[in-house]
Amino acid sequence: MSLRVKTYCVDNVQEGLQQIKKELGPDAIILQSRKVRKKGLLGLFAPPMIEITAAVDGSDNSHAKQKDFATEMRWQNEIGKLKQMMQQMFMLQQKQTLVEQGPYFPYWQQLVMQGVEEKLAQTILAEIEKEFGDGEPVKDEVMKLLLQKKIEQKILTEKLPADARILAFTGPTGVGKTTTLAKLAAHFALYQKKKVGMITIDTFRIGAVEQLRTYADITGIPIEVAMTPKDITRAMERLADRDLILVDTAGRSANNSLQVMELSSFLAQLPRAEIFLVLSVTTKTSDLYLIVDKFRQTGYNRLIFTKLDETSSYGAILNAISATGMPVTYLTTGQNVPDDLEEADAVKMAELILKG
Ligand SMILES: Nc1nc2c(ncn2[C@@H]2O[C@H](COP(=O)(O)OP(=O)(O)O)[C@@H](O)[C@H]2O)c(=O)[nH]1
Ligand SMILES: [Mg+2]
Repeated sequence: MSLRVKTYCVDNVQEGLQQIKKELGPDAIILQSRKVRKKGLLGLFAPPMIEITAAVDGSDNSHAKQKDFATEMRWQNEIGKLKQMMQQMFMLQQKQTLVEQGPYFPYWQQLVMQGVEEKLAQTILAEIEKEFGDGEPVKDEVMKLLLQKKIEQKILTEKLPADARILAFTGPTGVGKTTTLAKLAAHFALYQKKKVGMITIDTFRIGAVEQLRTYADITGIPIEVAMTPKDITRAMERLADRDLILVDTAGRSANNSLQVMELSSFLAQLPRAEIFLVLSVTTKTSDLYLIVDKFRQTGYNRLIFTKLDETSSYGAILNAISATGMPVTYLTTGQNVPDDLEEADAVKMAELILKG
């Protein structure tokens, strides 16, 4: 009796079993199956293949031609069982690799050290494992590349639409709203030669106007102050000739729900505004989650991250994007007006998050 052994490399188990059945006949048995990668660099980015080794008693090969219904049924049954087993193995393996001391643990630790929230770090690695893992530890250089790509994917960025006319800045006190607004005002007025106007919403009469007024005096950019929501409409009329209107907001403790509600009633008066939530990367993750929730009612549709120069852990960026689903438009990197401002770039931000 001679044994015929053959190895098949296929995309999925079903395809493999069909081939085996066709070539070796219904009596073939599976000796081994495992996930493998395609050869070459491109293989890294392709889904893993399945290698199945099957054998049949070669002396009795004529069976292959007999289409016996009972055997057919038995095969169908086996296929079903095998598929189920492989699925279970895959799921188990995915869980196991992520627990402590698994091959992905150092990367999970690295992300968490960079301020990426634990669950989010786990999701990122689970996705990489699902897409590229084959049960064996991925080489460090390859893993770094995969992490970079995965994080780039998760960092939403979006430039301002060309026809954006009204930009409003909300966020907690002290994050850098007024400074960022001043940087952008200079940027648009000087570099893009736009006619810029400013409105400052001073709901709480805390003199937040002064900072911006001083700046307006130096640059000659007109400024309007709104003490009530109605003032907004009047200010808009006065700034009717402006190409771009930047709206500053202030509060005593901007985390206060009532104040955010009042602020929202001001912002609601603005026609078609781009509303930025300004966040500092130095903010604690737990506070960050509270802030993005509290400010939700302002209707913000974009994010700005400030104070990138003050930390070397940038996970907060990823946390906030994933919590809000909103894209980042600008980053600020210092106190200098107007220079310390950049357009958000996903590649660069992913690098920052990974390297610190
Ligand atoms: N290091 C650093 N400081 C910043 C940045 N942006 C703003 N600031 C400083 O943060 C402080 C608060 O800024 P301000 O614009 O008044 O914050 P607001 O209360 O949100 O309007 C000021 O001292 C700013 O100079 C930045 O990107 N990096
Ligand atoms: Mg301010």
